[in-house]
Amino acid sequence: MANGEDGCCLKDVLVTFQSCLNDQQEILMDPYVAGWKGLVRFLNILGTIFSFVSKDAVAKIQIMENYRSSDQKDQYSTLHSMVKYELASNLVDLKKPGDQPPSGCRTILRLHRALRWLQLFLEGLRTSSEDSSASALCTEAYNASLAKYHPWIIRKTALLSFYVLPARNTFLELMNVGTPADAVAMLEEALPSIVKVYDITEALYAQHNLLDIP
Ligand code: 1PZ
Repeated sequence: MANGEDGCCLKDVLVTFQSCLNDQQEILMDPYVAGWKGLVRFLNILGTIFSFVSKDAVAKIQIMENYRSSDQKDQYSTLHSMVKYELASNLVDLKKPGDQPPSGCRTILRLHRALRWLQLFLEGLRTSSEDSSASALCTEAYNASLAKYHPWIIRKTALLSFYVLPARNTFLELMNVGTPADAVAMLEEALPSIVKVYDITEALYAQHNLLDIP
């Protein structure tokens, strides 16, 4: 496992999520997607064992970047405008996947569910005792969030891959913000904005009955 020497600093990534909200408390697509790109960079530091995760995240990021560079790019400037546009244009397959290319709403829903895992995992790291294992914290966060959306084979693969994660303090050092205590302070500052982005997205999707897009 490499350390954070390639300049990937999780702090910058989390700050990107802080810049996601506009004055109307809507979520801006570009920083949201940029935040995910940064998370994937961090994930790659953790080793190739997670490439099955980063491949899927990269594919979803790519779908959103394509929408953002298409003729309809302005419709995708915020999560709110995307939902409005895709629903009004009948672009969201609410019954079964496959017939149309994945909608932005479906794609963001997958990332949104993963954001809940991230929130729980980082919260676990922040509040756990020094001798905890990141692997156990990650498993706990996964079981309480993403696991219920994944078929057995993905759950099995994910849970096995978590075994390579190091001790909690070593993981906090990989974040490249200084000592474990510095990383904890950084998380304390950054987590509220992740929670806010998650809650606003959740409310938006609930309001439009989009939380179960297949
Ligand atoms: C610190 C260790 C990181 C472990 C990552 C924990 C998340 C485990 C997620 C396992 C995903 C497995 C790959 C494929 C999953 C897809 O089937 C699903 C549903 O998409 P669909 O098939 O319906 O199109 N994809 C997802 O659930 C999105 C997963 C994105 C995960 C991004 C993780 C970013 C990690 C950041 C690390 C700091």
